Amino acid sequence: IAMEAADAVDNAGTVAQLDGVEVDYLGRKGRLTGLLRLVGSLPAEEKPQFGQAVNVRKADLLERLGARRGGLAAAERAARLSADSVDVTLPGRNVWTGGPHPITRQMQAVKDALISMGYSFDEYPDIEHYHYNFEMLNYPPDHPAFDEQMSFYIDDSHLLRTQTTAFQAHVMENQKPPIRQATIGKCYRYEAVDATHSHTFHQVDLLAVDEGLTLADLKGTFAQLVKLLFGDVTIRFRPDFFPFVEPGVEVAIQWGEGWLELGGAGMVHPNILESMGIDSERYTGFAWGLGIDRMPMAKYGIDDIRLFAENDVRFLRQF
Ligand code: FA5
Repeated sequence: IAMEAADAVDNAGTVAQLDGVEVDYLGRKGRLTGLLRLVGSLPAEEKPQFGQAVNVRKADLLERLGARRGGLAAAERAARLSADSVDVTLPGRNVWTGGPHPITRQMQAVKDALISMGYSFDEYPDIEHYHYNFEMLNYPPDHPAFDEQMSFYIDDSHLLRTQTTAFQAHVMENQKPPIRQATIGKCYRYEAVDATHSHTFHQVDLLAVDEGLTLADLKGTFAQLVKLLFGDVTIRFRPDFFPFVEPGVEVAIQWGEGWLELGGAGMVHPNILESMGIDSERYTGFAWGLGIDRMPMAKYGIDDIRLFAENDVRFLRQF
């Protein structure tokens, strides 16, 4: 039995098999254990010799089991470790972490440029009283822009601002000249959406009020912004009408074969300065409101403004 047990130990290929061998020979019903039980039925003079012989073999077997178990366990651990190991020389997998939206980037670039030119930025409400969006901007009471068709009204007197120019009266309520203030953010208009018009878009508005400001200052300031944003491009001013400026201009830059209209500008209407308690004989001002969305459209050749709001990562990932 002891020799069979020794063979079984040597032939066990895994720790689990070895455990099986141990149970077979040394377990409660094991074969060596069974021999020890026989001791009780032997004649008294044979008992010590027989018992001792079985115990020696049992000790041998335990030692053999222990040695074999150590070897097998070490081999199994080594196999497991090499199977689980990480090959640090394999190339990694790229994780795309996202990034700022192209409109956000454009707004930041505009902001950085104007701050470098001495303008301060503040945020103003998206929901405006119509006084600020229209009335205080010198719109006559029957102006078509008041029309609900162009604006999203929240209640009788509040609407989503249609232009960041709504910030002007807020600024002049709180600051006296000299003023160099700007704001940037969302505007909303109830109009037909197409490739270049959205119901929600972005504008940057600027207001400067000081002694001796002229249209030349407006032009120089605009030229500097354009230079910082687009490099050396030709700018174009054409007469235009806005109730809050006199004279008013439409501003554009040369882009490829054509012109990119950026927005409107002009000298702040004296009526507005006076209504804000600013002496229009002493002070003059200039202002502009430029669309943001069409800037990245021109730069990257994006042909549909709606792509900005669709959140298709295949589009956004390119920026
Ligand atoms: C204005 O909003 C005037 N407040 C600009 C202004 C400010 C003039 C200060 C004088 C003094 P206008 O409606 O043209 O002007 O809009 C200005 C620019 O905003 C447009 O040139 C265009 O770039 C952008 N814009 C206007 N409507 C949309 C729209 N639906 N979708 C995308 N961009 C728009």
